Amino acid sequence: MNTMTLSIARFICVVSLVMVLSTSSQQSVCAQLSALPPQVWPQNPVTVSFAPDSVGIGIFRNEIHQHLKATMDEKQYRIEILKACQEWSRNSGINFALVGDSPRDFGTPGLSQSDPRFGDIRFGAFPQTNVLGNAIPYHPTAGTWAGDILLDTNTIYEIQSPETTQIVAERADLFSVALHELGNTIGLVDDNFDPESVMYYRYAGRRQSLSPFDVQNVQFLYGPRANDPYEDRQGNESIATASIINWSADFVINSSQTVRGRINASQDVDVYRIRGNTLSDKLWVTLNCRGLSLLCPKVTILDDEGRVIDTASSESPLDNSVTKELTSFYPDETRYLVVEWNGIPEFEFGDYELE
Ligand SMILES: [Ca+2]
Ligand SMILES: [Ca+2]
Repeated sequence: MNTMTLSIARFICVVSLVMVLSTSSQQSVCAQLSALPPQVWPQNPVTVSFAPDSVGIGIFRNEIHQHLKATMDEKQYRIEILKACQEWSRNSGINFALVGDSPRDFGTPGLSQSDPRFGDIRFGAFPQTNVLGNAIPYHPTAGTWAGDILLDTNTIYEIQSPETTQIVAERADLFSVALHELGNTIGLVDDNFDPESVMYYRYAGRRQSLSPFDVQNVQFLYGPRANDPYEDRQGNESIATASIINWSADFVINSSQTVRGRINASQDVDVYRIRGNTLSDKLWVTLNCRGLSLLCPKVTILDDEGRVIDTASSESPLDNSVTKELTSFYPDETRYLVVEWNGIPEFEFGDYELE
């Protein structure tokens, strides 16, 4: 059905959706939403989570996992959705990070952003009519509904080939629908005139990327992607220019020290130099992106002459934290830590912490 509307994320429709779903105490929030334009998310990164099946969505129950598992394996559909997050991030200043969820109903009273129980944007699904999904844009008065994306379980989601031009009724490409719904949640409205835009209101088959117009619109809200704010002007791409990790004066055994960094492009490499500490000959290095970004990172440990001793790499954006022991690392010895992208397509940039 090529007349199927991709989303009804215009406010009036969001209001009607949420009113159907909400308890009466939440209706006044919806009335306010109808009068106010979408707003940009105040904090970066915006976190994303997958709500467990069976939690309430108004009078419905979430069925996202049961539904998507019918056509894809679990890892595959989660990664498709995260790829859509990365496409918005790659082209603007907004960043996304995956976090855990908990068995709470959608609309549970709480914070519009940074509620510790689940992501800012929760993904769920329930049966809907004539739409592929719904998104609730960020607004400070929307409570935990803010940002949530609800797919339609009457639609079969799959990974469609870019060459597929024929649109089949009730089948849709998951990445493309997620891309559109994410656009709604970050403040963009549906486009009625430009079929090249991912925000076009009708489903138009597999999308590969944002259109130039989409990039312009998202940059208007979030600015362009910023340069790495954590490295100085000469950069830290080589052993010669490595950033030095100094032990803080109050460092004690069994404590940790954290350094924040960013891999800003597939070719970006951050190198750190660390000297042994007299307090401990056993040190662990953790390269963590969980809750910070969707980067799939790799860390390589080099000795003082630049020879590779060990390496650790994250397996997917669903698990993007790695830990390695700095073995036989004695006081006054030097090690270099090289942080870079591990090569998993689409997850080539993002913030990390080295601990
Ligand atoms: Ca939310
Ligand atoms: Ca960097």
